[in-house]
Amino acid sequence: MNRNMKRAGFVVGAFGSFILGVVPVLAAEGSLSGEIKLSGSAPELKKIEVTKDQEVCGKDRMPETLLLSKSKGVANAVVIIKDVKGKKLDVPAKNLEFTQKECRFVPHVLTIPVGAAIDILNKDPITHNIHTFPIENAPINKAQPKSLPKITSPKFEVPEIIKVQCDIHRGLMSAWFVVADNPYTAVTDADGRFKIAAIPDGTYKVEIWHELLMKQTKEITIKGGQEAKLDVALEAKK
Ligand SMILES: [Cu+2]
Repeated sequence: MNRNMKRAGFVVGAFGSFILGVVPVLAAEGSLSGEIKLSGSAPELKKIEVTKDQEVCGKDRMPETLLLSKSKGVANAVVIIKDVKGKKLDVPAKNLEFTQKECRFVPHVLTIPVGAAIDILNKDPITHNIHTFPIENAPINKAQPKSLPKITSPKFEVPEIIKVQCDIHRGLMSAWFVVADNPYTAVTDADGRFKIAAIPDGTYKVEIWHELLMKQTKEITIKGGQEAKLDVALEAKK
Protein backbone atom coordinates (compact mmCIF):
# COMPACT_ATOMS: atom_id res chain seq x y z
CA MET A 1 0.00 0.00 0.00
CA ASN A 2 1.53 3.33 -0.98
CA ARG A 3 1.31 6.47 0.96
CA ASN A 4 -1.52 7.91 -1.15
CA MET A 5 -3.66 4.84 -0.61
CA LYS A 6 -3.00 4.97 3.10
CA ARG A 7 -3.99 8.57 3.09
CA ALA A 8 -7.14 7.74 1.11
CA GLY A 9 -7.91 5.00 3.62
CA PHE A 10 -7.47 7.44 6.42
CA VAL A 11 -9.76 9.93 4.69
CA VAL A 12 -12.44 7.26 4.10
CA GLY A 13 -12.04 6.09 7.69
CA ALA A 14 -12.45 9.57 9.04
CA PHE A 15 -15.43 10.19 6.78
CA GLY A 16 -16.91 6.84 7.86
CA SER A 17 -16.67 7.87 11.49
CA PHE A 18 -18.29 11.14 10.61
CA ILE A 19 -21.19 9.25 8.97
CA LEU A 20 -21.47 6.93 11.98
CA GLY A 21 -21.56 9.95 14.21
CA VAL A 22 -24.43 11.40 12.21
CA VAL A 23 -26.49 8.21 11.79
CA PRO A 24 -28.06 8.13 15.25
CA VAL A 25 -29.54 11.54 14.58
CA LEU A 26 -30.99 10.37 11.23
CA ALA A 27 -32.19 7.10 12.75
CA ALA A 28 -34.90 8.78 14.76
CA GLU A 29 -37.80 6.61 15.68
CA GLY A 30 -40.25 5.79 12.92
CA SER A 31 -43.85 4.75 12.97
CA LEU A 32 -46.14 2.19 11.39
CA SER A 33 -49.67 2.95 10.33
CA GLY A 34 -52.25 1.30 8.17
CA GLU A 35 -55.65 -0.22 7.79
CA ILE A 36 -56.93 -3.71 8.47
CA LYS A 37 -59.74 -4.75 6.14
CA LEU A 38 -61.97 -7.73 5.62
CA SER A 39 -61.21 -9.76 2.52
CA GLY A 40 -64.05 -11.78 1.03
CA SER A 41 -67.37 -12.23 2.70
CA ALA A 42 -68.02 -11.69 6.38
CA PRO A 43 -68.82 -14.65 8.60
CA GLU A 44 -72.54 -14.78 9.26
CA LEU A 45 -73.45 -13.26 12.61
CA LYS A 46 -76.79 -13.97 14.23
CA LYS A 47 -78.71 -11.61 16.45
CA ILE A 48 -78.47 -12.68 20.09
CA GLU A 49 -81.79 -13.15 21.87
CA VAL A 50 -81.45 -12.04 25.49
CA THR A 51 -83.06 -14.47 27.92
CA LYS A 52 -81.96 -12.99 31.26
CA ASP A 53 -81.98 -9.49 32.81
CA GLN A 54 -83.72 -7.93 29.82
CA GLU A 55 -84.39 -4.72 31.79
CA VAL A 56 -80.62 -4.04 31.75
CA CYS A 57 -79.38 -6.03 28.76
CA GLY A 58 -82.21 -5.32 26.30
CA LYS A 59 -84.21 -7.86 24.30
CA ASP A 60 -81.74 -8.66 21.57
CA ARG A 61 -78.47 -7.41 20.17
CA MET A 62 -76.01 -8.02 17.35
CA PRO A 63 -72.73 -9.56 18.56
CA GLU A 64 -69.67 -7.28 18.88
CA THR A 65 -67.33 -9.99 17.64
CA LEU A 66 -66.93 -8.40 14.18
CA LEU A 67 -67.44 -4.66 13.73
CA LEU A 68 -66.92 -3.37 10.19
CA SER A 69 -66.83 0.16 8.80
CA LYS A 70 -68.66 0.97 5.55
CA SER A 71 -65.44 0.31 3.62
CA LYS A 72 -64.91 -3.07 5.39
CA GLY A 73 -62.35 -1.72 7.86
CA VAL A 74 -62.10 -4.13 10.80
CA ALA A 75 -62.37 -2.65 14.30
CA ASN A 76 -60.72 -4.36 17.28
CA ALA A 77 -58.02 -6.10 15.25
CA VAL A 78 -54.75 -6.36 17.15
CA VAL A 79 -51.44 -5.40 15.52
CA ILE A 80 -48.31 -6.58 17.37
CA ILE A 81 -44.76 -5.78 16.27
CA LYS A 82 -42.58 -8.60 17.59
CA ASP A 83 -39.18 -8.41 19.27
CA VAL A 84 -38.60 -4.67 19.16
CA LYS A 85 -35.65 -3.67 21.31
CA GLY A 86 -37.00 -0.26 22.19
CA LYS A 87 -39.04 1.21 24.97
CA LYS A 88 -40.54 -0.88 27.72
CA LEU A 89 -44.26 -0.68 28.25
CA ASP A 90 -44.60 1.03 31.60
CA VAL A 91 -47.12 -0.16 34.14
CA PRO A 92 -49.57 2.74 34.57
CA ALA A 93 -49.68 4.44 37.98
CA LYS A 94 -53.44 3.89 38.11
CA ASN A 95 -54.92 0.51 37.16
CA LEU A 96 -56.60 0.33 33.74
CA GLU A 97 -60.37 -0.06 33.95
CA PHE A 98 -62.44 -2.80 32.35
CA THR A 99 -66.13 -2.05 32.68
CA GLN A 100 -69.37 -3.98 32.51
CA LYS A 101 -72.18 -1.67 31.46
CA GLU A 102 -75.55 -2.58 29.98
CA CYS A 103 -74.28 -6.14 29.67
CA ARG A 104 -71.27 -5.19 27.57
CA PHE A 105 -67.58 -5.37 28.34
CA VAL A 106 -65.92 -2.04 27.60
CA PRO A 107 -63.51 -1.97 25.87
CA HIS A 108 -64.08 -5.08 23.78
CA VAL A 109 -60.29 -5.47 23.43
CA LEU A 110 -58.07 -4.21 26.25
CA THR A 111 -54.28 -4.01 26.01
CA ILE A 112 -52.65 -4.68 29.38
CA PRO A 113 -48.93 -4.13 30.06
CA VAL A 114 -47.04 -7.08 31.56
CA GLY A 115 -46.82 -6.52 35.32
CA ALA A 116 -50.08 -4.56 35.51
CA ALA A 117 -53.33 -5.44 37.26
CA ILE A 118 -56.70 -4.06 36.13
CA ASP A 119 -59.81 -2.85 37.93
CA ILE A 120 -62.93 -4.70 36.79
CA LEU A 121 -66.01 -2.52 37.31
CA ASN A 122 -69.67 -3.48 37.37
CA LYS A 123 -71.85 -0.46 36.56
CA ASP A 124 -75.02 -2.52 36.20
CA PRO A 125 -77.56 -3.19 38.98
CA ILE A 126 -77.32 -6.94 38.29
CA THR A 127 -74.75 -9.67 38.86
CA HIS A 128 -72.14 -10.36 36.19
CA ASN A 129 -69.30 -12.86 36.18
CA ILE A 130 -65.81 -12.26 34.93
CA HIS A 131 -64.27 -15.44 33.55
CA THR A 132 -60.93 -15.45 31.72
CA PHE A 133 -59.33 -18.29 29.75
CA PRO A 134 -55.56 -17.72 29.81
CA ILE A 135 -52.88 -20.28 29.00
CA GLU A 136 -50.00 -18.63 30.85
CA ASN A 137 -51.50 -16.05 33.21
CA ALA A 138 -53.54 -16.51 36.40
CA PRO A 139 -57.18 -17.20 35.51
CA ILE A 140 -60.06 -15.14 36.92
CA ASN A 141 -63.53 -16.60 37.54
CA LYS A 142 -65.56 -14.42 39.89
CA ALA A 143 -69.17 -13.42 40.31
CA GLN A 144 -69.56 -9.66 40.56
CA PRO A 145 -72.86 -8.60 42.13
CA LYS A 146 -73.99 -4.99 42.42
CA SER A 147 -72.55 -4.96 45.95
CA LEU A 148 -69.06 -5.57 44.53
CA PRO A 149 -68.62 -2.70 42.04
CA LYS A 150 -64.84 -3.15 41.76
CA ILE A 151 -62.62 -6.23 41.60
CA THR A 152 -58.87 -5.83 41.18
CA SER A 153 -57.35 -8.59 39.07
CA PRO A 154 -54.11 -10.41 39.77
CA LYS A 155 -51.14 -9.02 37.84
CA PHE A 156 -50.77 -10.16 34.25
CA GLU A 157 -47.26 -11.57 33.85
CA VAL A 158 -46.96 -13.21 30.42
CA PRO A 159 -47.75 -11.76 26.96
CA GLU A 160 -50.75 -13.56 25.44
CA ILE A 161 -54.26 -12.94 24.12
CA ILE A 162 -56.93 -14.03 26.61
CA LYS A 163 -60.62 -14.68 26.02
CA VAL A 164 -63.00 -13.13 28.56
CA GLN A 165 -66.67 -13.91 29.08
CA CYS A 166 -69.51 -13.50 31.53
CA ASP A 167 -70.92 -16.95 32.30
CA ILE A 168 -74.24 -15.47 33.44
CA HIS A 169 -74.77 -13.72 30.08
CA ARG A 170 -72.87 -16.20 27.97
CA GLY A 171 -72.98 -15.43 24.25
CA LEU A 172 -73.90 -11.84 24.99
CA MET A 173 -70.82 -10.67 26.90
CA SER A 174 -67.36 -11.44 25.58
CA ALA A 175 -64.09 -9.55 25.29
CA TRP A 176 -60.32 -10.03 24.95
CA PHE A 177 -57.27 -9.04 26.96
CA VAL A 178 -54.03 -8.48 25.04
CA VAL A 179 -51.16 -8.77 27.51
CA ALA A 180 -48.24 -6.93 25.93
CA ASP A 181 -44.58 -6.71 26.92
CA ASN A 182 -43.78 -3.65 24.80
CA PRO A 183 -45.61 -0.55 23.55
CA TYR A 184 -45.57 -1.68 19.92
CA THR A 185 -49.09 -3.08 20.04
CA ALA A 186 -52.24 -1.41 18.71
CA VAL A 187 -55.94 -2.13 18.48
CA THR A 188 -57.67 -0.84 15.34
CA ASP A 189 -60.28 1.89 15.63
CA ALA A 190 -63.82 1.84 14.20
CA ASP A 191 -62.40 2.44 10.69
CA GLY A 192 -59.90 -0.40 11.00
CA ARG A 193 -56.98 2.02 11.30
CA PHE A 194 -54.00 1.89 13.61
CA LYS A 195 -50.75 3.72 14.27
CA ILE A 196 -47.75 2.64 16.31
CA ALA A 197 -45.14 5.30 17.08
CA ALA A 198 -41.54 5.56 18.28
CA ILE A 199 -40.28 2.37 16.60
CA PRO A 200 -36.48 2.07 16.31
CA ASP A 201 -35.09 1.37 12.82
CA GLY A 202 -35.11 -2.30 11.90
CA THR A 203 -36.94 -5.13 10.18
CA TYR A 204 -39.65 -6.77 12.24
CA LYS A 205 -42.36 -9.39 12.11
CA VAL A 206 -45.85 -8.05 12.65
CA GLU A 207 -48.76 -10.22 13.76
CA ILE A 208 -52.30 -9.22 12.94
CA TRP A 209 -54.97 -10.94 15.01
CA HIS A 210 -58.74 -10.78 15.11
CA GLU A 211 -61.06 -13.11 16.98
CA LEU A 212 -63.06 -14.23 13.92
CA LEU A 213 -60.51 -13.76 11.13
CA MET A 214 -57.42 -15.68 10.02
CA LYS A 215 -54.25 -14.50 11.70
CA GLN A 216 -51.52 -13.09 9.45
CA THR A 217 -47.83 -12.38 9.89
CA LYS A 218 -46.11 -9.67 7.82
CA GLU A 219 -42.63 -8.22 7.70
CA ILE A 220 -42.00 -4.50 7.90
CA THR A 221 -38.93 -2.29 7.79
CA ILE A 222 -38.59 0.99 9.62
CA LYS A 223 -35.83 3.12 8.14
CA GLY A 224 -34.54 6.58 8.84
CA GLY A 225 -37.27 7.36 11.33
CA GLN A 226 -39.89 7.45 8.61
CA GLU A 227 -43.49 6.32 8.61
CA ALA A 228 -44.04 2.85 7.15
CA LYS A 229 -47.44 1.69 5.88
CA LEU A 230 -49.06 -1.67 6.40
CA ASP A 231 -52.48 -2.44 4.96
CA VAL A 232 -53.67 -6.00 5.49
CA ALA A 233 -56.76 -7.87 4.31
CA LEU A 234 -57.92 -10.69 6.60
CA GLU A 235 -60.22 -13.53 5.60
CA ALA A 236 -62.83 -15.13 7.80
CA LYS A 237 -61.69 -18.25 9.65
CA LYS A 238 -62.75 -21.38 7.81
CU1 LIG B 1 -73.02 -10.58 32.65
